[in-house]
Amino acid sequence: MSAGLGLINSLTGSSESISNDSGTLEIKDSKTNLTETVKYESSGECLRVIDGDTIWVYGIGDVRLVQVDTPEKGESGYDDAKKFVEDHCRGKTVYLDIDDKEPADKYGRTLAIVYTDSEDINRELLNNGLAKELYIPPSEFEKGEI
Ligand SMILES: [Ca+2]
Ligand SMILES: [Ca+2]
Repeated sequence: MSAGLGLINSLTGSSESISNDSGTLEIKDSKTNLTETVKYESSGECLRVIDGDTIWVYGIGDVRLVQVDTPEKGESGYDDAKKFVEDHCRGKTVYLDIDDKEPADKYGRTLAIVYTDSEDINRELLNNGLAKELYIPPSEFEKGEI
């Protein structure tokens, strides 16, 4: 898989393509019912959900949702978290606010807040009790900000 994925990344992973694809969204928080305008820097179709905190986005590759941690395979809650992300993201366009201070982790996964056209998936994983908070500095996003 890495050869093809690397090719896609090298074709589309430049900062130019990211800045050409930015915009804003109206996001509603299911817990507070507040609507917020957020900006994103990149977008693409989510074709695969690896688990509750990692998805695969066409043109971008693996994306690790920042500040959340969902259970690993075999752990309680794994299926629920993965299903939530599948139901909300798979086959849809997702919009990324990439962590400007730490754009990728050591595995090469893009670190980002993932939005659908109406939801902050990182935030909704927490709202629904499907993930716990995980803050790893350095990060563009303040602790507890997402
Ligand atoms: Ca995890
Ligand atoms: Ca950003």
